[in-house]
Amino acid sequence: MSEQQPAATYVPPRVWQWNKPNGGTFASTNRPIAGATHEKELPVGRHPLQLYSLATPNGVKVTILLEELLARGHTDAEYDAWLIRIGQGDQFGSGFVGVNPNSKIPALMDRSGPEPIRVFESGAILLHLAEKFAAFLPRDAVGRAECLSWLFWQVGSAPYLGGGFGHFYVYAPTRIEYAIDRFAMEAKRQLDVLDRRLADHPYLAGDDYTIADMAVWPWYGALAQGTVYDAAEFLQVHEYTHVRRWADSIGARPAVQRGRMVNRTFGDPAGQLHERHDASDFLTKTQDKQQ
Ligand SMILES: N[C@@H](CCC(=O)N[C@@H](CS)C(=O)NCC(=O)O)C(=O)O
Repeated sequence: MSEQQPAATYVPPRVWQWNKPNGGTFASTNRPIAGATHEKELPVGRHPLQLYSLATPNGVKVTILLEELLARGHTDAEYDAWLIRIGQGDQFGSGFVGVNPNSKIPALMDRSGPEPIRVFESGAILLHLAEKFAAFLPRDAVGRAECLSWLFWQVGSAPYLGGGFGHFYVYAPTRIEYAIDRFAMEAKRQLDVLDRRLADHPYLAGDDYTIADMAVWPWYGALAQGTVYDAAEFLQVHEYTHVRRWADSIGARPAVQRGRMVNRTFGDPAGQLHERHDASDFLTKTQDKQQ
């Protein structure tokens, strides 16, 4: 056992109370209760698919898939993407809670059938759309199982990266060595899991690009490319050469570049398309860039 003594002196009370701000980046919206805080209907546009989201890694997974479907000629994948500003509490409006009782982006209303279908959780949305359009999900049993395994791996693993490593390395009000050590170790282990898989296969499910890649890329692709948490040096991400090769090839896809822009409210203004209601919305942004 380690000789190291814990530095913290905090002794938890018998009963936890929600009675003080915790100083963290998301303190103003974090709550220990679910449900709506205010009445607000969601807007509905003219397309069969209505997405309510923001361009965080979880949101971008879905806009990448929608843009890939459209690029492949699935015209029924046309969508309206409405902006949900989670920093301002839009996820607690009654309309949004009706689509996602968990109050997190992304959330989808599929209005293409006789009854609207709500879908929440990014993994469920990817699977719903991939099945609906019979695309980006292998049909053979082996390929399908591999694809779903990596998809569910992402949904289960990313909270250790975002809520664990990212939170304690970037967002927490104090730098806690124990927490950063614990989650840096896990983030590196996860990168190594991906690196070993991608050493022998072009994509996570095998030879084909699937929803598993679209789910994993916005998190671990960004980490390997050094574009999140400013942690490239700290985690020595250049060591994961196969993840880097895979991340670069996916990042170069035009549909991925469009998907990244949708509902983006941060970074280079030329890369931000706050709402997307038509394919021509991207052209306006390209013209902005050229001027
Ligand atoms: N497991 C969920 C996670 C979604 C999630 O954590 N969304 C974040 C943004 S990346 C959010 O909406 N946070 C708002 C909040 O926690 O209040 C999914 O994959 O859809």
